Amino acid sequence: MFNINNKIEDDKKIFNILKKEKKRQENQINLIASENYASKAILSAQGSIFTNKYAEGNINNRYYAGCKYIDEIEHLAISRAKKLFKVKYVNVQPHSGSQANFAAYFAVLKNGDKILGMKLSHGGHLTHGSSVNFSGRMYNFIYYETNKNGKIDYLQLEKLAIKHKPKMIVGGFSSYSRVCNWKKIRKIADKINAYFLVDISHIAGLIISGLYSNPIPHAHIITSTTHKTLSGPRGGIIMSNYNDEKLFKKIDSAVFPGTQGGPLMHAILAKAISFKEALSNNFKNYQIQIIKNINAMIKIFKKENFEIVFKKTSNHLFLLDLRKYYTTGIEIENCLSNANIIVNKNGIPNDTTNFLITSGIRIGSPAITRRGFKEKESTKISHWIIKIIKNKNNKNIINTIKRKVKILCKKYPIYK
Ligand code: DSN
Repeated sequence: MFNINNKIEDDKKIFNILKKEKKRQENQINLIASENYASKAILSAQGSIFTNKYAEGNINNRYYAGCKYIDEIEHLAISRAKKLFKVKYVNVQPHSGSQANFAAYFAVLKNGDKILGMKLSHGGHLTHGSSVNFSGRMYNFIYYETNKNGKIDYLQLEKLAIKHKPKMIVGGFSSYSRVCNWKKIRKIADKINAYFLVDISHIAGLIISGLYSNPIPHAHIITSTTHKTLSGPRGGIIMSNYNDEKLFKKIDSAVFPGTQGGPLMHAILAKAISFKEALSNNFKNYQIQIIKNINAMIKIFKKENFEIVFKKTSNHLFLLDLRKYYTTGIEIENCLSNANIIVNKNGIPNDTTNFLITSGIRIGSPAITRRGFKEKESTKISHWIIKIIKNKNNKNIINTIKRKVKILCKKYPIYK
């Protein structure tokens, strides 16, 4: 009965849900800017026997015996990541982007220290100081914003830095669509002797492909997820190219034993595979197409006079302000979902609704590009979204688009 050879198919309830989720992913257009599809190699690595092993500690310095091959895998993951990001130091153990940020703050800050981060409604991230997150509870966050031109307000950032003298400035975002002047922010950080941490979770794939400004030469610490534009397994990493061995040691011990226990070795195995995938020439072509697709989409919304929150896009996403259409993010998220188009509601600068309602939606192109959509399909989807926003109460229109979405998805299976 307690059979080691049990297969997932033997648990009928679970297997049915898995089949339904597979069908959902195949039949729906995924425009969530932070999601992607991992390769079959990554999926099987995550389901591999490396899940069985405890390996607290670091290479050649573990708290458990039997880590010979674990060490080989972690070594490979680190050396591939170093090559990919061109950095001196990498820790591949963080379970997620949030865990990576948690450990990075923990490495160099004390409870109550001041941090200057981007306001969530202006494009930042939950772990960059939201009051409902550990970051906002453990640290004293001050926020910089974007200006009316849709760019980071560097003047405000500098004034806040000089006034509050935070111990760290956090760069990076989850919905900002413009370029960042990393050099400028580092200069400000240097003036007040603060650490500069950049969370590149969203843009890692674009950065390593040379398609977005690279913060690595300017930041003391870089954090990232591995599953967004990078299209690897769900997970996090911390890196640095700053010449400071002591900092590297502090980060290692902040990950373990500071904030985590055993590393997820099956995930580290999958990260190693994804770094190799990202080192291939095809990967750069994929990132180029992500940019082409998002530009094909934004062009249609601009033509139809939609409000683009940060005016334009220089990465893989943009935010739409829906207030002009007397609707909300949650309403349009639901209407689009009824047509098998998946987006997420998103707060926008000076939003007067709460984060469960919001006045915007976020649109991203990494997942549709991964399944093979090009400009033609991206344009088509944009027209469908606009039609739904303008006819949000018309069930016939939504159902007709749903049928078209399914036909399009069938032509581009995710997993053949
Ligand atoms: N949830 C991710 C995003 O959507 O941007 C970040 O954690």
